[in-house]
Amino acid sequence: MAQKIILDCDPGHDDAIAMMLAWGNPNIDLLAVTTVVGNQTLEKVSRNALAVAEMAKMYGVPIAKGCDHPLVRDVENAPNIHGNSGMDGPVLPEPTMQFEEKHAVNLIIELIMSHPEKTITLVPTGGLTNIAMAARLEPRIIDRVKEVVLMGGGYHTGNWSAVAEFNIKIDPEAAHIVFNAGWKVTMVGLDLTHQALATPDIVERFAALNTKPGQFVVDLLKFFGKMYKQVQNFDAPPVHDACAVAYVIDPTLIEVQQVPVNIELTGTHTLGMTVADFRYPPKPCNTWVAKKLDKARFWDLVVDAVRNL
Ligand SMILES: [Ca+2]
Repeated sequence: MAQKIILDCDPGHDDAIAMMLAWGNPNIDLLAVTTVVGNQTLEKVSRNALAVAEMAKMYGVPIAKGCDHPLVRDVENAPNIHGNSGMDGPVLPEPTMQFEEKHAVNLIIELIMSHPEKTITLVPTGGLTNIAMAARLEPRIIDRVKEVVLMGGGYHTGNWSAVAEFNIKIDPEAAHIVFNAGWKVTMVGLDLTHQALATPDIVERFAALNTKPGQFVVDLLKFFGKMYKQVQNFDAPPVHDACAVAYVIDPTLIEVQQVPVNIELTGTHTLGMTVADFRYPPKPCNTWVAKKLDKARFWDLVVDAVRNL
């Protein structure tokens, strides 16, 4: 049976690929796409979400705008990685779809409350502001959600500071709420997503599809790759967000470990760090971290999904 998900994102090059994977894979039932400030302003990432939806012919999927500001901190975007539009590179199609009138937080709550318990997986691939707000506004969703599979954090490395990853760092208070809510959280962090590098042979597979969505992915990856080389000296760009969707589609793609994770909220050098406690003996917790990716099967999944669009 297809897994019902709500994709909460900030497109974003890798968010765009996550959207296309979710829509193109038959094992996902995409209930909604919700947007949140992050890679760029809420207005920009929301417009990008509509453009990707248009490219992927995601007709009928509600797309709702969420929070335009983190819970406590000032807005922090990533133009150095995603460009001025938040999704520089490809020519974006003119959207024909409209945004839902509802706020994303209300849509998330309504969907979870109106579906049977433990059937919806939340897949956040941006800052956790919307998800934290939803948990506070309607705490009953915490027991009703099947699980939260999020892209963010990392247990060995950071990218927005030495130890913090962007999605967590831009709204650490929201991350604290989400990681401590009590629902099952699987953290697909940088340790995992840096294994999902779109090397030239992978880019060539998308090009070889010879379709508009295939070329769209190529254009995304070319710009993303250029920025990752400039800013982080990566030889190929990591498609972080698609990894979280892939895990929901097929959990055997990713090796995970149950381990307590806490969010650093006060550190001078460590704000937004996801502190994972691997010490023996294992402590009871609701958090899991992603460790190892089956790269070959992951890319097959993504290429197949884009082919299906
Ligand atoms: Ca993202």
